[in-house]
Amino acid sequence: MPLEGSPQLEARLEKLFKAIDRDGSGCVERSDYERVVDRYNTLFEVDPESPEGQELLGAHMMLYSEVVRHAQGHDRVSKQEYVSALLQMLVETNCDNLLMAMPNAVFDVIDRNDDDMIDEQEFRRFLQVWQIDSPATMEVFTRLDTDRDGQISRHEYVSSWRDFFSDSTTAPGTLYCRCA
Ligand SMILES: [Ca+2]
Ligand SMILES: [Ca+2]
Repeated sequence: MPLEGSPQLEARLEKLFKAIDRDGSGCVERSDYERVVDRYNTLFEVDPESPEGQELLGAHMMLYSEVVRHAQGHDRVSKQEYVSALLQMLVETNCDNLLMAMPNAVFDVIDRNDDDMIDEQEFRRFLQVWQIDSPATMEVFTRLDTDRDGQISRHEYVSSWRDFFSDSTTAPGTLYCRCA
């Protein structure tokens, strides 16, 4: 029986699907994930061969492989299959770790000046990867900065993705969708 998430969580997963299926083919494919990685590399000037670049690609490809595995091996994953796969992965502890490998790899790329913090400029560029440019951007930045030191720490960033994948309706990480 397919798992069900809260309507809010399912709506977020559907938005994530739409953000990744940028070519609008109605399916998420390997090439969609490769395009996401390319956008990070371009906007953050990451050498794809560098350890950071390899980690970024690895995290995306591992996630894509797991989605495919949960979608009974279809390598073109429909929206419904994608949402079901992620819901399934979220209840499996090892997959929770996998989902969290992504924000860690992405954090390393966003943090261009290697001070282990995301500042406003780095955050704006991160949202450009997702072609998000909205007046709500800085509101999201402020909410993610839970200790209010003016920057987003690794812990705050990874926590925001835990929020995103939770049933919460109000936690800071649920705001990504609001500015999308
Ligand atoms: Ca930084
Ligand atoms: Ca902070």
